[in-house]
Amino acid sequence: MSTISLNKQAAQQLKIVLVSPISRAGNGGFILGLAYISAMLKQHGFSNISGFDLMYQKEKQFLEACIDADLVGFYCTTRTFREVRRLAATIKQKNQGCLVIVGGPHPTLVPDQVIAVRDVDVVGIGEGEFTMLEIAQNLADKNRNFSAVKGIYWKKDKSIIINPARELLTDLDRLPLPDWDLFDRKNYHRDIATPIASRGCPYNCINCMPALNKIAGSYRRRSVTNVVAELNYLKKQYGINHIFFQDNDLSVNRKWLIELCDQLIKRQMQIRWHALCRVNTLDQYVLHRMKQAGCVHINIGAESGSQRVINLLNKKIDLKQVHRVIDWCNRESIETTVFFMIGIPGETLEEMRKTINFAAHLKADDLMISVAQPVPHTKFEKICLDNQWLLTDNPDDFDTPDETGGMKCWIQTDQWGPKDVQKLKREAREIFHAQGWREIDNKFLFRNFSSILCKRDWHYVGLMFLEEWRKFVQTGSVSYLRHGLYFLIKKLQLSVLTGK
Ligand code: B12
Ligand code: SF4
Repeated sequence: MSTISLNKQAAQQLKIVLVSPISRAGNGGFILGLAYISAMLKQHGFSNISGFDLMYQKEKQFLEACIDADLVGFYCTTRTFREVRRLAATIKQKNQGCLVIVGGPHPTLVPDQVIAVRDVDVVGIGEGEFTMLEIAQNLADKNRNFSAVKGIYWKKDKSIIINPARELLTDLDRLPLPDWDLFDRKNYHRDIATPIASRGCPYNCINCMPALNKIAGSYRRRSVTNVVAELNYLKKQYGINHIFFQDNDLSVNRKWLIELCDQLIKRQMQIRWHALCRVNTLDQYVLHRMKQAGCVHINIGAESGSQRVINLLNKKIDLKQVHRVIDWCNRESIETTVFFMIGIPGETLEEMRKTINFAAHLKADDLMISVAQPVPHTKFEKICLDNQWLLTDNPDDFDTPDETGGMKCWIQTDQWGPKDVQKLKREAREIFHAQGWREIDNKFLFRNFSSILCKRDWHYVGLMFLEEWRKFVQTGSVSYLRHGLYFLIKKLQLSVLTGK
């Protein structure tokens, strides 16, 4: 555990910039990891911290902030790695002395690749709160020797040093609450906050593991009291009454979830909330308690309409459970979004059609079909590599959007390839739209959620449209404009149909 920097004034003056680069084929959302890091730094006296989420904020402003920064910390996913390299180079051109550190999912999985980048000085592996604190303390003490900082790769006189790994945090309750002011709040839905109650996941799906174990660590969760305290804070401080939990699965532990519901009911918190859950861990009683506690919407991953493919993914669910949970949710008036993937290695084209057909007949409120892409260091990626099914070995390619702005297929098996998968995705869109589904693209999860919460509110639809317009102007991608218009039209349809 760290000690407070000896030089308090130097800590206050150290200029720190935290940034998440833009992803062309990814979603936007509050970057919690950086917010946790910022909170830890602030708790220890580092007050000159600014945050930039380049999905929404201008790159020019970010680069200006970096001109006299002492430390720039990047959040980096596989998709944003290309942007990290470009931005790090630009920063170093203007401010050679600034220390550039890159952390988050991608560097945690492939630290060698990231430290090899000329303009990256340090790579942070795994949880970054204490790593960043110790790096900042070193800088405040004018010490650029990081040999005592665990969990990093760093450069010393042109050689790369690998420090011992950092232990996982055992008690998440001891962390300060994330810094909800790190990013400009007006870029996110003002009424919605996205906290996380746990880290990691105890399951072992092949599209996700063992990579997620490296990124998020073994499964740990905060106490109910600690989570409720954060919800209270969000309510009091920002007037937030809508919560979208970011946990991989909020329903892992039934007892914990019931306790959370009990607390929310007992304290009359009156928040509306949304969570990702697994169908095998939900039952009628839990859903009833969830509804009483303010749950309005759950996301569930069915992934495929073929039980064989679900087993292939090692999902540990069955299709009957999907139907059953949707049915219970409908009875409780909890809305549901169901996630599917097509283009899974080992899947047949027939099975992809089965998925579309299965999805189209569900009694859910929303569907999301995405094209499967390999995350580095997963069993999914290994299958693709062993069979030479991957059309690229360049991680940057995964950030290339398809025609809908969603993820593109990069897998070519003996039976199918990108063209077949894209064609099926198009067919799925047509089928779903014809049946009146709201949206099927992964880009719009957040917007869907708020449109569901605020279904009858023109104000929100207008804001959503403006958000899409801004992204269209920022990126030049017509898909944003198309989706913005789509929301307006859907809202108009809904108003005509319901008279509201
Ligand atoms: C919530 C979430 C989202 C949200 C919000 C995104 C966000 N950036 O926070 C939404 C829904 C928008 C999203 C979208 C996507 N996501 Co996502 N998401 C998650 C999830 C479930 C939780 C993230 C989280 O908040 N964790 C809690 C915080 C505290 O942890 P953290 O973010 O990892 O940060 C810690 C460390 O990484 C580290 N750290 C982070 N930044 C930095 C910086 C420095 C300098 C240092 C030293 C350390 C450091 O310290 C932090 C504190 O301990 C993770 C899975 C997971 N980790 O459990 C996937 C995950 C990050 N997502 C993933 C993916 C693939 C996506 C999408 C591509 C999916 C899609 N279909 O489009 C998009 C693209 C996003 C993008 N812009 O690139 C992958 C990333 C894999 C990879 N190799 O890059 C993950 C790991 C899931 C998985 N199973 O593979 N996601
Ligand atoms: S896909 Fe979801 S349930 Fe499966 S291991 Fe990953 S986070 Fe856990």
